Amino acid sequence: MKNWKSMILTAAVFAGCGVKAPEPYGALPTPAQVEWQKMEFNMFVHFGPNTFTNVEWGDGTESVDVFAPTALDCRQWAAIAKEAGMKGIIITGKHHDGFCIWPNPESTHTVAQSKWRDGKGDIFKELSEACREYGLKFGVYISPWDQNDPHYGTPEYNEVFRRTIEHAHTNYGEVFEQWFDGACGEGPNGKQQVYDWDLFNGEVYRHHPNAMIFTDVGPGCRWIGNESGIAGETCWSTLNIKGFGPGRQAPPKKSLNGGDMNGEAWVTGEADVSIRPGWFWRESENDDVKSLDHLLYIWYNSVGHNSLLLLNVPPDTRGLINESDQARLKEFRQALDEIFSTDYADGAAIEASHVRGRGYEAANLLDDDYDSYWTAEDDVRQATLTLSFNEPRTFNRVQLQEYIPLGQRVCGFNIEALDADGNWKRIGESTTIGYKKIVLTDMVTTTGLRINITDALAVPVLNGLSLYKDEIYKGYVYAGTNSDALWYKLDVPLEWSADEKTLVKGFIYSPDHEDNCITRYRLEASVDGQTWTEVFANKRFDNIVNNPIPQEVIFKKPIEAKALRLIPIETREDDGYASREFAAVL
Ligand code: FUL
Repeated sequence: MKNWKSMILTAAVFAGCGVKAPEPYGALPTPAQVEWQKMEFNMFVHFGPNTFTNVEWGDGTESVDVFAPTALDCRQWAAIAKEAGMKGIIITGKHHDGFCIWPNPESTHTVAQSKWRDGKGDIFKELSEACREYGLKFGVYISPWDQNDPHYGTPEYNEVFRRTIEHAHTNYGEVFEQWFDGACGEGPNGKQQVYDWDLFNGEVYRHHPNAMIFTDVGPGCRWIGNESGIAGETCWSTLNIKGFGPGRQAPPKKSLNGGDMNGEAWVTGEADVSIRPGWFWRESENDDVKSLDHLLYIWYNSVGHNSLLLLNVPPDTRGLINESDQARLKEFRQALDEIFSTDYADGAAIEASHVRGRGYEAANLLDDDYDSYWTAEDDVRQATLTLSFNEPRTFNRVQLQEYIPLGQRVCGFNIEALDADGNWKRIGESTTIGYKKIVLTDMVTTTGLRINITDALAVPVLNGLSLYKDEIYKGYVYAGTNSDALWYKLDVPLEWSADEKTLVKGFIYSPDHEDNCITRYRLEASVDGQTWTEVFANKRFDNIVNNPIPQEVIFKKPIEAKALRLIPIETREDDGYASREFAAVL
């Protein structure tokens, strides 16, 4: 009844003067932000001296000549990205060691000073051209933290960094995304820098007004709060940014991961993760490329949680994407194609409990036009969309899309399917939708499905509803590196010992994925288990806080030892407990 009444009413309005579109709600994306989110899947490329030195963070003292790819081919990277269905590539032009893989005239620590290609190499040039050839967008990561630049830690450095941005943004065509790492450590003179973010962002916009600027608070897009590629189940593109900034001023992890309902600014999450444990290639990780199941888990938790997936695929010392990563990407693409190529909602009959009027019918949810959407009268906050099929259909993924140019609105919904007895049975539920939400359900075979929107900030506006069948994903479970037995108080050193003296190449410390870990340590070795000599006085585990993967530290030369002990100097949290998984590499 209600349905008919509202249809008659809205039809009358339409007949008189046309049905007005709903007003936009809350913080809104720019057209460039909408186009960016539609990219969904991009490639991150970490490449630099670290590729050759087996570390995650170089310290700026490495020789420029360590960077010496033997068979560099950026067209290979672009071809692989294209085949994987990615839409753009973001390359680390300068990481925390300060080394620039393009001839940045602001620095003396670049490819121009190296012997590689007689100092004429320029990876920005080669990659931007390859991207253009393959129809991909080109983006750059430039780290403000610089452990080589002598100006770092002085106000002058901000100007040096501004000009660095200028060089990167003037010579290589369009730059679709500028990735700013918030890390702010010490420079060569031991000082930290106070970054002038307005200056940096202004410089990007001066050259590329539509570029997406990535930091912890945007203004283009935000860090998702982890380096595992996982966005919150509840994930708002809106974020409270007042009083926050990049790096140490970042909003709380919970806000980065899930956004803020009614947040002040539109800053969609970008989920960055490496296809390997580390960000840079190293030979020892060739067998540790993430499994297909792990990648699908990441897809559902990033793209399927209203975020963009930025997947790092680091080239090896040849300057090529390694065969193992290439093979896995191929498998991943095939799986995505298989899962998402057939939409089981196609051809279904669809009805909505509320329709705003002509032009806003529920059928708009099933067409291919991004800009046609279903919506209801302004005061509606709860509504039901009902799909019916002539023949039973089988699926286990329900994908919904909000029409984000008008803002993000839905806070809660559930999904029901008709069972064999004709009863509606709940098969799934979730909170936010945003640009895209994929709900994983059990496999159901049914003739009817309904989506009940239970709560929204303003009248719901949805432009997509699809149903898919995934018979590939098994359900990825994080394997913790830790057991309770290895989770001890840190008041005693972590020890490894052998029956007799042996040659030790290094050690591995494995943090727990979720919990506290050691970030700085002192390492001692003993030949008899009685007397100890210092190997490292005070050393950091690079990037262990954001990416808690096993830390393999290989000594410059193997040492003779019967025992090793690791003495914590600093931990991520101050609770006195941390993972104690520690072993020698022989
Ligand atoms: C972090 C860096 O410290 C890592 O090395 C890596 O580049 C990652 C993407 O961002 O903050």
